Amino acid sequence: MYATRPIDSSANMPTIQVQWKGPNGSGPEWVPLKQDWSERWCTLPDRFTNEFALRIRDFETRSSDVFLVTFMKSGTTWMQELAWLLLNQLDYEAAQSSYAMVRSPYLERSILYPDAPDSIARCDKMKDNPRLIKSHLPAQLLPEQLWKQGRKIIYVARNPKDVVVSSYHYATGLNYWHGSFDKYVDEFVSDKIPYNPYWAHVIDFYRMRDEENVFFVTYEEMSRNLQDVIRRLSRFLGCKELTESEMDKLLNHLSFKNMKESKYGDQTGLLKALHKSDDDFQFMRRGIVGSHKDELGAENKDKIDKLTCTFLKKYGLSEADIFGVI
Ligand code: PPS
Repeated sequence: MYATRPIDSSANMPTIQVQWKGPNGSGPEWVPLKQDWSERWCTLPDRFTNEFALRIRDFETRSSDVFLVTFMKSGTTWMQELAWLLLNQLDYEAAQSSYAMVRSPYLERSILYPDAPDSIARCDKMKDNPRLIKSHLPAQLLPEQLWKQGRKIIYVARNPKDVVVSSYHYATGLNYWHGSFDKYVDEFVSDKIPYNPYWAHVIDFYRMRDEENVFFVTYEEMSRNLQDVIRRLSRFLGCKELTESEMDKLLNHLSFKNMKESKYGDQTGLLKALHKSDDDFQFMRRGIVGSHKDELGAENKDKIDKLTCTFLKKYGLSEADIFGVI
């Protein structure tokens, strides 16, 4: 059902690549995107066993579920806060008394953190209605029922150069990864970082963006015009239209400054308590579009641009078609 192959990576955990294995390269037939899935592999810790993959595939969904899917460091937490508030009648009191990662659990979390409680069981037992479940898995490894039952999926994408910068700081700050920035970029472009390959992850959802149950949005759109994203997302989720004052309050709550300053908006404290982190680790770092411009360096930028051009050429797309001009 799933094929795996070991790979050599500098991640602080043994890593494998996982593939959904249908006959003759056919993918999971429940995913609406028809393509040769034998080209799709996903780099994951080796704890992502066949048994774990099958438990995720067979995860029981509910009609009110909303899944939030992203490649890591793409604005997941920002969107979790937004979507959770829309789904919970703007309950700021609850939002200001617990972390987004507690209110909106991470489906496959226990494969990344061996000592963590079983994250699939936790999502399964959740009493919240609706559930907002986070995952970084690519389309082909997500629960079958998401597609078969048309469950709502929010997908957030962010440009790869800012993702690399953000994830490098995260991975080194939490000691998942040791090595130079240049080495990290080399591993990212050769698909050795967990959840790689980046572009396959993004493009499969981009090509499914017109599916009725998929809301595809970018971090860049959220940064440019959050109000418009909130309006569209609210309609997608079937929530009531916000009044002007509700909108102003929500925009204010979601600003980088306010989330960073609030105890539960920024997950730095929780992550530091859970992991062996560097003293200066910050989860909410800069929160801007284009942080790569003064952090990545020309050579690394070229490596990622080359990866982007080669991949997107096959689809007749450019990076700006997806993210706008950065
Ligand atoms: S994770 O760990 O994969 O779930 O991380 P994720 O939440 O996807 O991404 C973290 C980056 O999102 C930024 N962020 C924000 N940007 C703008 N506004 C708000 N409110 C906001 N909240 C989180 C966060 O700062 C990380 O980006 P960088 O570039 O590292 O600052």
